[in-house]
Amino acid sequence: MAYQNIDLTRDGHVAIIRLDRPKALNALNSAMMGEVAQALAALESDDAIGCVILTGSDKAFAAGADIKEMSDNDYLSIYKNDPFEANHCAIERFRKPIIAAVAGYALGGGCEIAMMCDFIIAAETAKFGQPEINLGVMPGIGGTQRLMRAVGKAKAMDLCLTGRMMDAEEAERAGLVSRIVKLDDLMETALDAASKIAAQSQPVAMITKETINAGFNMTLEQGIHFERRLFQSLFSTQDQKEGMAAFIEKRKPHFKNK
Ligand code: CO8
Repeated sequence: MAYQNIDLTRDGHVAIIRLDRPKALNALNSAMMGEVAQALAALESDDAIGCVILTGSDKAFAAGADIKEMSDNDYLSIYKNDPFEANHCAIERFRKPIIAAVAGYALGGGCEIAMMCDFIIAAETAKFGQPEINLGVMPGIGGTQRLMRAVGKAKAMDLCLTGRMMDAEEAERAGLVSRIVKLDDLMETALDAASKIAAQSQPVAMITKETINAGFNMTLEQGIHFERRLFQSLFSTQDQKEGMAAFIEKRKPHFKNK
């Protein structure tokens, strides 16, 4: 499948989706997000892929939703067509692990899709923000909710109400990103993490992701109950037998994704 706005490559059991609209700093238009959704659908059903990396260019992960495409909407058109929902939400619905590797601008919808990924690895050059207020709107694909859960109310309010950007160090301190690396090391670090994940049992990685995400909508008690039941269910897998046998026999496990 040939894509016009993204670049899809593979490295072993890892797929890399690179947003590729350099002239618009990877602004997210419907065509690009449609391609991301198509690629993710194909990767989800591809047993050979255990983890995905979503990335952009050195200058911009994505500078937000495409303002030029969005600007002519009125309430009814944006409500009825909901041009962003199906495609953007393909990232949050993706069931395998997905890492955002962010360099440069991750603004507005760019920050929002990075937050839909399971974790963010940032280059020192990364800049995060929800500047929609400068355009007379506000975050529209989960930014107010996910940012608040990631960095707390004070910083989420600060970023969404002032529209300012935060650099990688502030984002790491606040808990938005899991690690910061030099720009030159970004893809190697992301690939290393993704390859480690892809080498694990795929169903176990998927269930772990599902369990952590489920916790956002549950009380602590419900979340712990959900975790315990799924933990117990993993003892029905061959990979649990293999993983524990490998430890006892002092060898590497060979997971079969069963
Ligand atoms: N949309 C469209 N085009 C963009 C965008 C964007 N978000 N960002 C940059 N571009 C374009 C510019 O228009 C410019 O194009 P051209 O050369 O044709 O004029 C090109 O990219 C390069 O941009 P700049 O010249 O501005 O580059 P600078 O290095 O000077 O500045 C910035 C970089 C600071 C990132 C600047 O481009 C900027 O502020 N961009 C807009 C950031 C922004 O406001 N993002 C939020 C957008 S709104 C949003 O994301 C809402 C999400 C919810 C959507 C879902 C609704 C249902």
